[in-house]
Order: sequence, then structure tokens, then C-alpha cells
Amino acid sequence: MERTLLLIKPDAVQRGLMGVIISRVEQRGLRMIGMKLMRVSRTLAETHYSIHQGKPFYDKLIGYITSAPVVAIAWQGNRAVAVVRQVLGATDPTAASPGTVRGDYGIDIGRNLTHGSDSIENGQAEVKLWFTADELLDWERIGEEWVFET
Ligand code: IDP
Ligand code: MG
Repeated sequence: MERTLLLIKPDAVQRGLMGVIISRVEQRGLRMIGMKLMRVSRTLAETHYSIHQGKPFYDKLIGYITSAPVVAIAWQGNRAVAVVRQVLGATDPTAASPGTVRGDYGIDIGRNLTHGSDSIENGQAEVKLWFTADELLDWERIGEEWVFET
């Protein structure tokens, strides 16, 4: 089953947007299988964002994600990666559509509130990077047959 990592970044936590962000994904129908409030270590930040190492915004990005608590959430369901990316909207909030988290609540790209895994492979890998096996719960959410056709 497809899995994806959602991060509610420090700006969203500080601005009191945890609940609305979780609600949007929860109401879409994905199953939450893990969630934690945590302070991100420099090591985890650098591993998670290793693909961006060397880019002009890299140092600021590591500073941003480690600056205050984040909420890490693992979601599972058909098309989970695409659904979360769609709920979050484009990376630059001024390019994100209204109705998306970034389009409704963000302005600057360096304060874009959230992270969502960008491929099925990265979804699996990022859930493994951020959660230990015993932090993930195997459970049935009732009514999933009314969200997923199969
Ligand atoms: P994504 O979060 O939509 O997948 P990526 O291109 O993977 O976007 O970039 C990772 C994060 O780096 C973004 O969410 C944003 O916080 C930050 N970022 C990306 N591009 C810029 C930039 O040009 N200036 C400042 N921060 C940036
Ligand atoms: Mg990305």
C-alpha cells in the first residue's frame, strides 16, 4: 500500500495550523499510520534534504526545519503521495492554487508550511527515515470502502 510523509513545518506549528492541515488530509480519506511532534536534528534534516545540498537555499532550509518543532505524519492509502502533494499545493505559495494549504496560508517559498513526499519510492523511504517500525500502527479505518474502490 502506498505511503507518504507529511511534515508540518515549524512555521505552520507556530502559526497554529497543525489541525487544519491534518484535517484536510484526514477528510480526503487517507489513513494516518504514525504521527509525532518532534524537534528535527541537524543530521535528520541533512539526510532528508540531501538532494538539495549545494543549492543556494540549502543552509537556510536546514536552519528553518530545525528551528522549532515539526509534526511528522505517515499516511497510507491508494495514491497517497499524489493526494498529499495536491492538498499542499505548489512549492512556491504564490504559485499554489487557492484551496491548497500553501495557496491559502503561505506567501514566501522559504515559509511554505509543509513537506510532502514527491514520489512513491520517496514516500516509502521517507516514512522509513522518520519513523521506526514500532511507531507505525497497523489499523483499519472504518468506511475505507467508501473512499477507495478497491
Ligand atoms: P517541495 O517541498 O515542494 O518538494 P523542493 O523543491 O523539494 O519543494 O524544496 C524543498 C524545500 O526547500 C521547499 O519546500 C522550500 O521550503 C525550500 N525551497 C525550495 N526552493 C526554495 C527557494 O528557492 N528559496 C527558499 N527555499 C526554497
Ligand atoms: Mg521536495
